Amino acid sequence: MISRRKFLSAGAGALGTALVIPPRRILAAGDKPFQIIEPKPTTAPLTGADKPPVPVWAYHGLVPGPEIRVRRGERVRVRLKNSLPQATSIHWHGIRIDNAMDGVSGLTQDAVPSGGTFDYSFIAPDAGTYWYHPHNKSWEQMARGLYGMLIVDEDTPPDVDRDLAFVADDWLIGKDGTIDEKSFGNLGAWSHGGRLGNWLTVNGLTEPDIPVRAGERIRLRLVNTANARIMAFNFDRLGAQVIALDGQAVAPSSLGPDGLTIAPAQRVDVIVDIDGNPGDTIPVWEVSTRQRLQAARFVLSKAPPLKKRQPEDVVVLAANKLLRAPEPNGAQHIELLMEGGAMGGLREGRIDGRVLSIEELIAKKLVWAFNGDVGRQIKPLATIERGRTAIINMVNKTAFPHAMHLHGHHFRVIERNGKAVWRAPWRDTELVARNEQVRIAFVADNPGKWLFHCHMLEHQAAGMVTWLVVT
Ligand SMILES: [Cu+2]
Repeated sequence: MISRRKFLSAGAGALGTALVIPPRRILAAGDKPFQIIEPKPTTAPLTGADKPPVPVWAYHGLVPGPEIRVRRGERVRVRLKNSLPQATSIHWHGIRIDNAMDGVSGLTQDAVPSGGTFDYSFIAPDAGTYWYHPHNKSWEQMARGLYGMLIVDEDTPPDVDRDLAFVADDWLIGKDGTIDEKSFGNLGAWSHGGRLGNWLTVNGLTEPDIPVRAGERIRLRLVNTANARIMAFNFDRLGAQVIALDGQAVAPSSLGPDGLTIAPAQRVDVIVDIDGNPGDTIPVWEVSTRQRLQAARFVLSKAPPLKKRQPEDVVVLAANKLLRAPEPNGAQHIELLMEGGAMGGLREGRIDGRVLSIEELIAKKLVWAFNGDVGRQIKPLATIERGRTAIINMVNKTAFPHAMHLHGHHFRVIERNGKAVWRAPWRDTELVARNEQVRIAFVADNPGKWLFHCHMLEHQAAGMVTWLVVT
């Protein structure tokens, strides 16, 4: 196996040609009329300034796509203009959205054909860090570069000197320096840990320089846009405080020595105080594997340091008040048994009531099951009365971790491996380790048809997807 990112003789940083993260490209989508967002084939300098640009699919020709930014409670108006050779859609990940705008092809809308358009118009009710990506053949479309940030500003944003996105992706690059297309749909990847990449980018660049100034306080918004890789970051000698998870505020906590683990689709907001002298460089490390990869580096300008913050001067985000606490009394209990995959021993599975043998399932590339059902069924997993608390008990009987994502709601973990968990953070995507049991709870207060699936996109495509109805 080729080592991550180092598959060519040297990374761009080693050659002294690191690219600097450009100023963010913001689409102020709250304005009338609709802002057009156009996914299309293009190229991007993923692998470094000294390598040929890589053919990708990208929103507006940018990887990541333009950052969509609105105020809390504002309406987002975006017209998707599909210039891809495939049908697509846009899902607004983590937004407690109007169901018709959730962008799930085949469930909340038809996929938008090549050359077609679709108007998305919705209120962003919660402040925080969100993102957007296709929800049609997403295992291919996201791997080709289709994703962008959706940032909803607080009524009173916290006092920081800089607010930066940190969009981490891993790409599977072939020997010829282009995206390895032959691996799309590879059953080995689909039945194991998903399609893992060998090249790490941050904001679409290899080991980019992030220009900062000594003494600055930075709000860094990290998102893992990889198809399947769980990532982890640390900030070398810099202290960092986690202030939000999946867009929702948490009580500030310092980063431990293992760094920050981020499953696919999860977001983490951190406060980083740039401590150093003008001219210093400080790496950001990716530490999820035995390799310690430099993901990016802060480059301190020659400007004199800003006055340092006092240790007691901690950023505390205000909670999004609209989230309702789950009420366990009278809750609806839903079981979710996760089975299948390599070494999973799945012998058969159902598709809309019809039982198929594992051989028949493999022929359809369907190798994972929820409660014995393989892939999205005609019938939902459960129908929940609006306003009622739902509790889902996830039991992972597979040999792999899964990043479970619930659409349209945020939930709390209330139990892990039989032990009660108190005051867990709100999340929209939760990692369930192999052989782990996790119980989550949420108030089903958003009517509609909501997908519930593994965000390891190959697992989703190969069966790990179901849906809920809130009446
Ligand atoms: Cu999975």
